[in-house]
Amino acid sequence: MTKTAFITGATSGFGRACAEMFADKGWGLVLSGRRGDRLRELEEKFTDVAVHTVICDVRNRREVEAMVKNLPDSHMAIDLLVNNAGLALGLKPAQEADLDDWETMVDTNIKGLMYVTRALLPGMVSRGKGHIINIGSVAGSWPYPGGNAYGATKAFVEQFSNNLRADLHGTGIRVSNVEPGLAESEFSVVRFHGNQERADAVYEGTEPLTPQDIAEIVYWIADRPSHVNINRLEVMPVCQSWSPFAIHRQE
Ligand code: NDP
Ligand code: 8X3
Repeated sequence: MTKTAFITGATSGFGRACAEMFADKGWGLVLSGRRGDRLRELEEKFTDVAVHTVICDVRNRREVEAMVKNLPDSHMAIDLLVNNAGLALGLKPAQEADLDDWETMVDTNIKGLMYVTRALLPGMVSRGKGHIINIGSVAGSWPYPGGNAYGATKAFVEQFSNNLRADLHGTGIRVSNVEPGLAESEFSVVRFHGNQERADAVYEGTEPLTPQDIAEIVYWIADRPSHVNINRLEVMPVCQSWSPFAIHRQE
């Protein structure tokens, strides 16, 4: 039987690559994001599978509830939710950061992810099957200068994933958290408010992860036998690892 994946943030980067991967494997798709033109492009691209697209800002609870309530019969039984929509804004130290940026990250990465999860879970539980794959980040486990609120939102995603598993014990629903490191997408252009030059500098001289790398991992996790739950999977490009602790020395 055809399975259906619901992917948030399908208009770019990881979400779009996941849409391509799951379409390639014959899954039905629900694809959402704010950019309608890109969703229309995806509808036209995936002609061999059943695709339903919805313009939805995950920060808007009513919009999220309506998106799930109004799913067509063909796409009502969601087998997999990829909670991918998210962003980083800014890289300034906490004492200089823009509070609006912090709020947007909390509203999107935390509250948006909660709204979509809460709206889709009852259906999964009543059907006795389903899988939620959250997209966290290495920033949720490892601090770095300027990571402040972004990293904290991804730490939420990690612990929320663990706690979902605890609540869903015995239901058969799987929950996984994928935690990527440096990956090239529109992520840095968004982080630097459209400054392409600054975004390009992030990846200069590196071989970062690609959205396709992440889509393959997400698909692999979803494709494990139904008794196997990958709890968390952290992945970095080979060019990325850790630094020593920073020690401030007096002059
Ligand atoms: P992109 O900027 O390429 O894609 C982000 C996606 O999220 C877009 O489709 C965007 O769609 C969607 N989105 C953002 N805000 C909203 C919103 N309010 N409502 C609905 N959709 C929204 O970045 P990535 O693909 O790299 O990022 C995807 C996820 O991966 C994010 O959660 C990010 O934090 C995480 N991540 C990224 C890493 C990286 O280095 N690239 C590493 C680790 C994690 P639209 O603008 O159309 O709404
Ligand atoms: C994205 C990876 O290191 O830029 O979550 O925070 S990082």
